Amino acid sequence: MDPIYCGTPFPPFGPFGPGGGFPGAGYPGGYPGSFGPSFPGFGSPGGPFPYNYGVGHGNLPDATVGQHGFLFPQDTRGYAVDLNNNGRYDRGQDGVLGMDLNHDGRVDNREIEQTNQRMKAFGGNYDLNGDGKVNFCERIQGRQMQQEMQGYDRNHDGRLDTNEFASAGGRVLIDHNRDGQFGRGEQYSPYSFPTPGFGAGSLGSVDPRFGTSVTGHTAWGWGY
Ligand SMILES: [Ca+2]
Ligand SMILES: [Ca+2]
Ligand SMILES: [Ca+2]
Ligand SMILES: [Ca+2]
Repeated sequence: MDPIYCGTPFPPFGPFGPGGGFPGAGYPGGYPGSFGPSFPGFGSPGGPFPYNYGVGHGNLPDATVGQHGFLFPQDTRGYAVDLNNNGRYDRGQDGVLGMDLNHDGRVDNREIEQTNQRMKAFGGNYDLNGDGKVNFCERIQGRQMQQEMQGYDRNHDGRLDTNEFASAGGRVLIDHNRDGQFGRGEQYSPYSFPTPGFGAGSLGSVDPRFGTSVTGHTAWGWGY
């Protein structure tokens, strides 16, 4: 797979493996299973917070979010956020994190994969190609990516909040037409993107170590 093989295979790193490691514990906002038509707290008064409530979601590293390449199509592996809380990636429902690394104003498939790798490395998982092993190359590259991401984590809490993710060129991608590609109309600011069933959300924070994200939701209504 890698053009250059360098170094002996390394055992899988840490608690993370393919499929991620959502611990599923202690989430305010009722992860999982509180999602539904009778979502508690929907429409409750805002109080002192800018959003009505925050909801925890599992992160889905290495999610197959589409395909790329013409002659030899390959899966596009992205770092998804399970916005509808069913434990798997759903096109058109869940968000995919993407950083515009070359600053051309849009996130392409390569950047989706590079963001996936960076988010994993940020959380200490250097298995960049998701094969369950961390080789020497991945350790070197993973450390570099981790340091790059730590540079965006300005308050050094190990998470990226909305401002930090935005300053990294971060966008939230929603595959509305479910074609496995992310066009311009499917790329949103992390401050406001459509969420399944209840209007718009903002990415409160992404924690790659514990594999969770919190989104703040506004009760804008049921349409986008
Ligand atoms: Ca899902
Ligand atoms: Ca770009
Ligand atoms: Ca932070
Ligand atoms: Ca699409």
